[in-house]
Amino acid sequence: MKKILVTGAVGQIGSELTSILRQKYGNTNVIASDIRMPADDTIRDSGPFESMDCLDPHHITRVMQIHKVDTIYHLAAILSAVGESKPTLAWQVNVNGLYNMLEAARQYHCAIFVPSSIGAFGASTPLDNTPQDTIQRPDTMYGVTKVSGELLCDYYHKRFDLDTRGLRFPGLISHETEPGGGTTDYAVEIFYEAIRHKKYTCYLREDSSLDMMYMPDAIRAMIKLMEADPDGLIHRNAFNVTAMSFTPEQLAHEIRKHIPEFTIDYSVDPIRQAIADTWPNYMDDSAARKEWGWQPKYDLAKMTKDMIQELSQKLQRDGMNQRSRAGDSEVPK
Ligand code: NAD
Ligand code: AKB
Repeated sequence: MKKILVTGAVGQIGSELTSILRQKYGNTNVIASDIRMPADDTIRDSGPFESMDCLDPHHITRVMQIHKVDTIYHLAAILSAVGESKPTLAWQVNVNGLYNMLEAARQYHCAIFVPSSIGAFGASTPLDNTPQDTIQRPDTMYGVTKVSGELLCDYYHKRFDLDTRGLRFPGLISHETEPGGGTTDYAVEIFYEAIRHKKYTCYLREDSSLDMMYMPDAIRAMIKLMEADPDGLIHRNAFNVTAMSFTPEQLAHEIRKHIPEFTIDYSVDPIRQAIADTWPNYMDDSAARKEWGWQPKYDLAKMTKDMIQELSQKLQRDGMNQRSRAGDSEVPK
């Protein structure tokens, strides 16, 4: 049985990946870790949790030894918008933190999954049908760290024969955990606002087309790649994967099919708009399809329907829990 360490397990991807991995491999075999504590107890109650900073090599070593880790999903990172306001932190976490995890994987002979992003491309990359192997000159600190990460993973595989694997994710849409400060976050926020207030003010222009994916596809892709026969892999790290491409206006139109009163307006944030303008509209993911059988299940219509259904239920549950907590704390007369 595998012993899996997930870093960044409290984040948008890590929180969902941890619970799916625990269902698949057993609760005690999946060690969740993050620099911050989870807001609710689910991750800590359902299996081991380590409060671990990926910038602390000694702590990483202790965790690797105590739990006898053989596989790592390294998700601890700083995302694009936060990275532009804190570039030094983005470099430290995304590059030095990754280096520490690769070193730990090398010492303890682990397989390691490391995600890259559409952010690894830049203005000089073809934005339509972005090739798997193409020019990568990103304009953001996030992008610089993502290209560095791709190269580091390639290096560790070639130099030390480490089993490194990775995907270039588009913007991810999900309803469990809110996103951590990226450029594509609008595509999640819009659903919260549509359900709660039936209106949304978008920080990207109405015609900003971006590559996107629904979280269940992203989780399936990670696990499928990690389970793929290594002999079939030519690329290994940084596979383009994609599922859908849309603009804020097209997403709003799709949401109106379920919430007809929904309205959208725009107040453009120049920093996030400048980032979005250099990111792919949609990537060519034929290498992933060919080398390990990648196939998305959710398009725009299917994702929107599921998001509205799942998020409405979650917001209703959260509201009920809040009301019952407020009731519990009332002093009996
Ligand atoms: P997130 O911001 O939601 O979660 C990242 C987690 O890392 C947070 O919980 C944070 O507390 C933790 N973290 C930060 N610094 C740390 C440190 N020093 N030590 C340990 N933990 C630390 O991010 P996410 O969306 O879950 O992204 C995970 C990975 O996937 C990142 O590498 C990101 O670049 C990549 N990715 C995400 C998306 C997306 O749309 N969510 C798209 C493309 C790529
Ligand atoms: C971000 O917007 O920073 C992330 C990403 C696409 O990498 N969601």
